[in-house]
Amino acid sequence: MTKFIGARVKRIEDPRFLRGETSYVEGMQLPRMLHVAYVRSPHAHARLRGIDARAALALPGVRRVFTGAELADVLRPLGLPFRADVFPPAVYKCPKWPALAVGKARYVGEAVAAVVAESRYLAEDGAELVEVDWEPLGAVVEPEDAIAPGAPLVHEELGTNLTLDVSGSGGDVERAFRDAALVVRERFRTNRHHAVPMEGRATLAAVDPDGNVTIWTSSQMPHFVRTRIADLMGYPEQKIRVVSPDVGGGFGLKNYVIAEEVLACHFARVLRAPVKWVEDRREHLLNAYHSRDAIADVEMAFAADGTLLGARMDVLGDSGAYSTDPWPSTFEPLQLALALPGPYKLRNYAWHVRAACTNKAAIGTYRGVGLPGAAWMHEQMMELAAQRLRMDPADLRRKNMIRPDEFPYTTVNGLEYDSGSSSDAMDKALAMADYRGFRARQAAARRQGRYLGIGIGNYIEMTTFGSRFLAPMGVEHGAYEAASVRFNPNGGVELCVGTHSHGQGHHTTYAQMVADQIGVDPADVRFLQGDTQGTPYGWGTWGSRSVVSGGGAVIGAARKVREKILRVAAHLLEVSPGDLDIVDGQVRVRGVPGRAVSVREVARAAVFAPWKLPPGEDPGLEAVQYYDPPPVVYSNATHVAEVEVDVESGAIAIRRFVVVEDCGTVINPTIVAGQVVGGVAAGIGTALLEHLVYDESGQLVTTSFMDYLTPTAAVVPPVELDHIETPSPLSVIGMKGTGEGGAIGAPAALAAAVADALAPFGAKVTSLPLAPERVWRLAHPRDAFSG
Ligand code: MCN
Repeated sequence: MTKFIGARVKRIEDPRFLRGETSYVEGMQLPRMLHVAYVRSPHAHARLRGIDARAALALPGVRRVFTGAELADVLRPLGLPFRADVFPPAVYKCPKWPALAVGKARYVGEAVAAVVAESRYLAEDGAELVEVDWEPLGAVVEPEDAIAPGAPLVHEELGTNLTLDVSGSGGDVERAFRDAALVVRERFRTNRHHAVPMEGRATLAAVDPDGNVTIWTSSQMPHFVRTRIADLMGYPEQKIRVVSPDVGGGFGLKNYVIAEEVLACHFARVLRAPVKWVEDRREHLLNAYHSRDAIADVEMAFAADGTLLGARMDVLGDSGAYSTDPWPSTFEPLQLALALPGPYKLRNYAWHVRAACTNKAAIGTYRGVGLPGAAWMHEQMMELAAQRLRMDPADLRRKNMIRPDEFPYTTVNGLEYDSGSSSDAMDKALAMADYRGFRARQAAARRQGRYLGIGIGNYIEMTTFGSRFLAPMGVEHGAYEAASVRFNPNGGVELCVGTHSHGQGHHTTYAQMVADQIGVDPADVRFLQGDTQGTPYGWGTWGSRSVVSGGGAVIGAARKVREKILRVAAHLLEVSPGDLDIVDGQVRVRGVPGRAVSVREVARAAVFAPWKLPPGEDPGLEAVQYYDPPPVVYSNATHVAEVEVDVESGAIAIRRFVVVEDCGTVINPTIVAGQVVGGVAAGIGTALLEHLVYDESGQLVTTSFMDYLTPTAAVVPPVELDHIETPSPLSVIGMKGTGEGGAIGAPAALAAAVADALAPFGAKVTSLPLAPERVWRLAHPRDAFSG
């Protein structure tokens, strides 16, 4: 039964990518196609006194200039709020986001007008000619300034810049701190950065003579985009088809409906011609949703023997100017606080989360959402506590960890960890990294004036996010999944899913699941995703949900088909279904060699020659499975980084990087390894390089890859990887998600390693990224330039 699950099946989807035979939106051409370029605000906060498009319209080839004022009554604004009554905060406000700015612009890069022309060049030239009469207003750039009395309001109609204020607690926190022998207090700031997929956002819309709209868009969740476009345009959903073709990476950035998608559909309808928009990189850095950016005050109380007694966390998130749709921009700080307990037995915890609107780009989700920050913070606090208690940091962690026999475990803030192996993973990772031998190597290096450090990053990864987790959080929409498995008369199998793979390898892993159920080869499974016309309604791919949610639906549908194959084969062979096995495309009578019928013959009978079926059996060989997954399935891992820090240049070299991860039943170890390594690369970007920097007037100063640095092969070391498999009791065959984990653990391990290397200078890492200047300051605490 499990010939393929767990096997290193080669990725079926890769050959055509390697040959460059792809279908990205950017490469699509339609007859009479027009192009959009957006006029974007150069001001962080400015009133729009008027827009003069005459010069642009006079340019031959420019077809139309659209402004926010004329669209305000036609397109509903973006922003899908939480249901605040379910999760009662003291304050919760969700700003409305018009597709094009109306009245004023609230961040640099906000679209204020759209120029549609016969070529991209003409559209860009037209956009340059649009004259906007601006009245600059005072901008709020820092979240603390935004909530100070008298701050300029980003949205006057809200009456405040404070958009979320919510708190909660569990246990007896006051007592925990009263009883503590040691209290560690730190202020952390997560760096604003974002996904920067290789393909930016892109969208192409066309309308047929009957008014049916087709939109090809670079999206992680096509069905949802279709539903929201229908809502926002006030247009019948059945007349909209969304196709998400090849997507060159999403990493959480593309699990939204965006204004440019709705606008492309609207422009195509008005102009009765296909309309395309492809984001350029500067536009992407300015305007595609940013991530992280929160200030967190964390306190942890410890007993003299190192027992973690309690914690407090006070978070102020910078949400940027608007709230993204459907995941509100306030998700990031909420999840930061939710995840602080991590793999540790924290019984007393009080948290307070606020979010503020500022004149910066909106905050969205990026690989890990809140979890990379939470892991960095709990691990850095463990390091600091260990130093002060003169304990080994690994021993302190082990003392406080939830042991494998203590699962299932309910955290102080109500998360129900289904299973896990944190302490085993840490022990294994430390052994692989030669943690015991490291101190001698470190001491020897220090004698030569070299600074080595080792850091541990433990974390729990929340994966799946089913509707039964989201609904109590106030999220109105469900997150189930659906799949159909269908045979054609010649025995070919077609698999249609509601998720969307954009690098994760779903064709391969889902085909492995199908193959094990119905005895075909994975390479023979035709895979269809990303087209609302041909796939069942699903919620796309984000939150490391596909293996549990999509996989649950795929296995469910394949099992139903399997049962029918067995029933039909039993009839054809005149035996009982219980006597049959499906092996290598044959349905065989167990214990009777040679007595078999091929799966192809069964399909032929069911789909083509139904008179061969048993009495009462319907024709066809197809099943659909809708599957509501468990609320959350928890993976865990330990990352160990060994670094060398050059204290004069501030440069960091990663000497070794070890990961031991547990994502339950592994479907394909090669694909999981790819996910982990890719995630680690992303986490290295978070820890060392990536930073979207605004100046005090709200200008983004990192608007090209010269200023916004991402990790390259020169920075990312080989990752030494091992697995533990603790099956989840909640998912269909014990699998847990893994797509974000690499990005969660790496910043924690690297920050701890750099702090360890620079321990002689009393360094602690409470701000990221660890750019050379920051590292230099950590190594020169008393230098006049250290500030
Ligand atoms: N898998 C497996 N066995 C497991 C767990 C997972 O074989 N026990 C396989 C799955 O079958 C799937 C892959 O690993 O092929 C990732 O599965 P999963 O953890 O369910 O994550 P998703 O497929 O839902 O992908 C989403 C996740 C997220 S949230 C981000 S962000 C991210 C990531 O995936 N974005 C990515 N990895 C990415 N990889 C690429 N190349 N591009 C992105 O945009």
